[in-house]
Amino acid sequence: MAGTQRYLRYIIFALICLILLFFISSSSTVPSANWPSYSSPVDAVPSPQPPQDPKDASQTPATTPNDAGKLPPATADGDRMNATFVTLARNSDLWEIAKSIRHVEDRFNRKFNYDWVFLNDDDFNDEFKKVTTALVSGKTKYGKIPTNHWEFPDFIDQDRAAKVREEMKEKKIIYGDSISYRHMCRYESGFFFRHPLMLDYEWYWRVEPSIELYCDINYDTFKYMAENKKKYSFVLSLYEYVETIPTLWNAVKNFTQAHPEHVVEGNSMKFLSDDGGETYNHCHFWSNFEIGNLDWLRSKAYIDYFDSLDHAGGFFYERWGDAPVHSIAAGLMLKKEEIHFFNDIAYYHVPFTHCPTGEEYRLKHKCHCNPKDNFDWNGYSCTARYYETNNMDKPAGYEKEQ
Ligand SMILES: Nc1nc2c(ncn2[C@@H]2O[C@H](COP(=O)(O)OP(=O)(O)OP(=O)(O)O)[C@@H](O)[C@H]2O)c(=O)[nH]1
Ligand SMILES: *[C@@H]1O[C@H](CO)[C@@H](O)[C@H](O)[C@H]1NC(C)=O
Ligand SMILES: *[C@@H]1O[C@H](CO)[C@@H](O)[C@H](O)[C@H]1NC(C)=O
Ligand SMILES: [Mg+2]
Repeated sequence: MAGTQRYLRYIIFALICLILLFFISSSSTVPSANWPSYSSPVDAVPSPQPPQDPKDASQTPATTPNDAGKLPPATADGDRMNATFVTLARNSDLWEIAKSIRHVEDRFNRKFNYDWVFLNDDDFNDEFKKVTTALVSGKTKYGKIPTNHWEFPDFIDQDRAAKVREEMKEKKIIYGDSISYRHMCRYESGFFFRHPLMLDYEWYWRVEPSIELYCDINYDTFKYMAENKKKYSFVLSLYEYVETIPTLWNAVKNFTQAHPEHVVEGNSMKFLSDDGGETYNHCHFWSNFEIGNLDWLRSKAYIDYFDSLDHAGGFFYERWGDAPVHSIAAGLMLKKEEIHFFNDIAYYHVPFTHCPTGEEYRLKHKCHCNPKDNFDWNGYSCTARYYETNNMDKPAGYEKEQ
């Protein structure tokens, strides 16, 4: 009996050894067994296993050697700017903002490690904080919005506002019946840059849930803004939905009449108006992406502008978005050279894509957007108008993308 057991144990041990041996040998032989199927017919003689010197161009390589553009270092040298990412979000936005963070980190921030400020009208929960802190390479900060920045101001007539929401709902205007969307637009227009957590910074990059970045960004975009005297920037521009802003331009005209000192010479009026300022053409920079200067938003000029629009009531009696509000401010109160188009930041926010024009750039920066999706030269984009306003030549090859 004891002998049979020892015999059985011996057989099991031998079997395990055989299985182990099989795995070790197959894991190293499988790839080399497949190797010949990748080689071109010209390269009949199998090349030695460690691939030949990539500089030896006389031989057709079996695979495309990836010796162009090594991966950038994990951390870029040099000083950091006084800058942060900023996101307004609800706890329920966690998994969509997680995707955005991953894109921003992979394409940019893992090299720079900038901070990230999260703002919410409610308290962020532990899960939101835990997950986002794990994803961001810089410091993360979580702020609750003071209630007086997220409520109806006392000068707003509640009944009138409620009636408008009812009407907009019937007209099926997107977010037309939403109160929270209006608070969000007003907050992004006039308050986020004044949140105590934001006072510590001079520059911001706004990120929304579910966005994507498609190319590597290997330089410090904040430093670029500072060194080139830029105050505001965009990647996508388009026409605003007229029904959300019927009296916005009148309110702007009231403001510029009351405060002509805030309107700058050499501004981008040509981008905003086709008749020298009489009417608004509805062009705006899409503000779900922004890299900008917080001190400009905190300036007397911008605050006077926001207060004037706020008292006109259109955030509640209409549905003014922060995109036209920011864009008109940048268009009238900044010199046109102070607004930058980041052609090199490939970006998606449903439903539009900015994919840089020019194949050479896209390949060099490992872009993964389909150039056919680029919105820039579409008839509904205002980006061609931006180029014309600034007397800039459009990027080579843009005609082919129209
Ligand atoms: N804390 C908080 N954040 C909000 C609220 N509504 C919207 N946001 C955030 O404000 C930003 C803009 O809201 P979105 O819902 O993306 O609005 P949108 O970009 O016009 O529309 P979408 O096409 O739905 O993306 C996002 O960062 C949202 O997470 C809210 O009620 N509370
Ligand atoms: C960053 O900018 C803010 C706002 O301009 C300023 O108050 C703060 O002192 C700056 N911090 C540093 C370290 O320069
Ligand atoms: C602009 O000012 C005029 C005169 O004060 C006022 O009647 C009008 O309602 C204002 N328009 C807006 C949109 O605020
Ligand atoms: Mg959004």
